[in-house]
Amino acid sequence: MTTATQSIDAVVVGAGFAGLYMVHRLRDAGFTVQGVDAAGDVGGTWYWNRYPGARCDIPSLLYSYTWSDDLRDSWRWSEKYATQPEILAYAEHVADRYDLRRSFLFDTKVISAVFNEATGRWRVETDGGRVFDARFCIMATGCLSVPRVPDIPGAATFKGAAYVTGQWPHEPVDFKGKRVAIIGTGSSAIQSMPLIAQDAAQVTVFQRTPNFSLPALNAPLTDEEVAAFNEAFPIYKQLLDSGEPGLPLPPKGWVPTDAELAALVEQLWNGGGLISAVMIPDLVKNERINDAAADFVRAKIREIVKDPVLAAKLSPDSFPLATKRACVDTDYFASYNRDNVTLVDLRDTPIEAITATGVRTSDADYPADIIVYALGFDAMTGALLNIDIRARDGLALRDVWRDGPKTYLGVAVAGFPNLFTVTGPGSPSVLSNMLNSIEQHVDWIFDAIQHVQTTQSAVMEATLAAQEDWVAHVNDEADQTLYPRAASWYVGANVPGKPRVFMPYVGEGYKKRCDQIAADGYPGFALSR
Ligand code: NA7
Repeated sequence: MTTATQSIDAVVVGAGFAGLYMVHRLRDAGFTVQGVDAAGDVGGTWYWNRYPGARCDIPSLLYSYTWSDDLRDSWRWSEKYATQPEILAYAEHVADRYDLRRSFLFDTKVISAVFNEATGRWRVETDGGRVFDARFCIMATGCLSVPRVPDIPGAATFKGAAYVTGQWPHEPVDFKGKRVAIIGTGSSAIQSMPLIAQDAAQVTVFQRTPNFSLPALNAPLTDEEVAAFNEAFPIYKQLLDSGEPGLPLPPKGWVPTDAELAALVEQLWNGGGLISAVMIPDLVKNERINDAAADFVRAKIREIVKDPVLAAKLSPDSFPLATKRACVDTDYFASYNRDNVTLVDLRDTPIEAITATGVRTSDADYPADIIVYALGFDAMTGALLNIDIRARDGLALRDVWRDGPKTYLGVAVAGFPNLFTVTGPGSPSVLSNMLNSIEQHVDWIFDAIQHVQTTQSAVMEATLAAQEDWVAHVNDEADQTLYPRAASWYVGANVPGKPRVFMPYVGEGYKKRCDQIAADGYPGFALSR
């Protein structure tokens, strides 16, 4: 049933960490704001990804908002890398603390956002028939929020239970005594397989491309570690605010010799975590360095996996280290030493179909009671393009992005006035600590909205020229790296038919540039009455 159109200042799509903070900032400043999310509650990607072993691969203390001392004081992470339930509880804690739920419509999808040239406002419609007439439209839709569902022939015929990691049920799945097929070897499979293998009778992993993974060496967080972080927090915050990464990175310009590199990589491996990839200077720029680091990881795989043939199959050799998101695991490779874990290398024997009873490859049938699809996401653009976004002259975002996403700074799109994308394509997003990038974008968008208000402008819009320059710069930066060599979701290669464009921004000084643009009165944006 269609209800009356509600006139408000802003619609925020998404109740993940981006949407929560955006709603908070706008509401706190007196704007009328409506948040909308398809999920039943807050949490974004952490609401949906409830598969066993799901956890962040950035240390919890850093995977936290920095905008509220109160939040930091009222929250205690229990582990170095927090589990999904704990991260979800953190999002819920934020929502409770700032009473954010009352500004959200849950279980509701935004289906269209159409700009009205005459009024300079957005008409935002939901699948529940609600219509909002909003001045600003902020897409806090997340980078990994549209999971890829199985498109393998016969998937619908399977008689057992099938689960998609990114749409995991709320109740625990009982794997005890079951034969489980896991399809995919990205982070979701790498995190879940070792835990599933502890319960299941048999696990068969179907691997299309072997992946790099580094040990998390997860551990409980001690009071001393928390205290040390809190003590150093003002410096960390200062670094972030001034546009520095906020991580103890190697000195700029340092090109390690082979011996220095070997020592560094060993030290990082023993320290654990994804930070290892970030910590190696020029890892994604310098082939010698990348080869050496990749060789090191491959040697570790050979050390861990007892069967040398299996170790070879598990060793990534088709793309440079970290040009696909390097994973962080607990006992992933070691789990292949278990009697109940088998690898099927799809490069030798591709999947032909899912049958009523399991998975059929070119040479065998693998019976399964449960299939876990860990197939990844339509990353970075999927959620935006799922909404019918139309602006000037009926211009549709789906058409404008037909050959790949084009944005200015990853935050705005020419032709789409007063529409902002939090951590959109063309910004560092997935290559950064998402929580930091979210905060940076939300603060920047908030200031831009304030600027529209104080200059008594009706709309703010990226110019086509600024966007073209930015897109060229984003591509140029990517082309100076090894990233384009991998058929990764960074370039849309995991979704059939998706244009191959490197989507995240890999250059340096991104926040400084954004801040300078704001300080200079938003060059590259047109403001109109
Ligand atoms: P990823 O990293 O995109 O991994 C998806 C995996 O699924 C990957 O190994 C794919 O192989 C595989 N895949 C996809 N489609 C198929 C089909 N049809 N058959 C066999 N295998 C397939 O997604 P994740 O969810 O694991 O991780 C996403 C991010 O979440 C991660 O990077 C972290 O940032 C958190 P491929 O490599 O394409 O050959």
